Amino acid sequence: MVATDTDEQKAKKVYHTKASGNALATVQQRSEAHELKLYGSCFCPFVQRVWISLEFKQVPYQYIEIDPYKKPKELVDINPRGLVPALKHGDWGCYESTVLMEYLEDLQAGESLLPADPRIRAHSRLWSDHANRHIVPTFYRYLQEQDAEKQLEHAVDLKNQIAKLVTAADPAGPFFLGPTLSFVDAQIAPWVLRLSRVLKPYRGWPDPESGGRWETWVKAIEAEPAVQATTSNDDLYLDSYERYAENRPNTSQVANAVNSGRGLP
Ligand SMILES: N[C@@H](CCC(=O)N[C@@H](CS)C(=O)NCC(=O)O)C(=O)O
Repeated sequence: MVATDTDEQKAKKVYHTKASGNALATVQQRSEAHELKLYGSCFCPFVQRVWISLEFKQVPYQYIEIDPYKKPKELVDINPRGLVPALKHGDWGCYESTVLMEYLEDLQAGESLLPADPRIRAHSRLWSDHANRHIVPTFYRYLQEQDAEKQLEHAVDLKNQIAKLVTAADPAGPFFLGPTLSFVDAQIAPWVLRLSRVLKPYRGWPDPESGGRWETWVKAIEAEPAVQATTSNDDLYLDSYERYAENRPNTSQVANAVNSGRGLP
């Protein structure tokens, strides 16, 4: 029988296990063994934050693609929670994307994402905390919500949380602290990319208002070389997030946490 493309028979999209486009070129370029290893998954925004930091700093490292749902031993040995990203530096390992970004800052190799001034560092950490507490969880709540009315509430919430971040940013920009990418930009960049690549097709998320500060910021993030170097082709994101958009059972620890009203893992 020839398969037809009715809704019932339409194959479910699955998450990708291999980067594509610019990100694939970076994976290939960073495949040689090195004492600094990033264990990552091509679709994962938490990984992309750390990956952007490494590419921005232009420090040598090795990228190792793994499937975090299969929990390979090399991942669990570093992170007993079995989540990517995980970093190995020599015989020492650590995990949690924000902690890893801080670790890379502390190595003081390559360009810094946090400036020297303690108050600007605190300001950056404060707004990175805002992104982690309010923007990231709202993104998943909105994407996983199946009820149209509640989707609208989450859309308004997400818009407001982004607006708060914009108010805290340098007025001229284009980035959070001004002309160059810094810590907060790298923290939010993966979800900014997924607004147009995932929330737009699945939930009708609108493009940024023309001529506004947010549009300037989004364009700067999209054009940043370290962001581009870690970004795959659009279909990778569309396919990898269908399970979230349909709120399929046991999609991931993040999805389960959202469904049960717990904080993200
Ligand atoms: N809080 C963690 C979250 C990491 C995370 O949720 N990673 C996902 C992939 S995007 C994962 O490894 N999921 C595996 C699972 O759900 O079992 C961080 O910031 O690093």
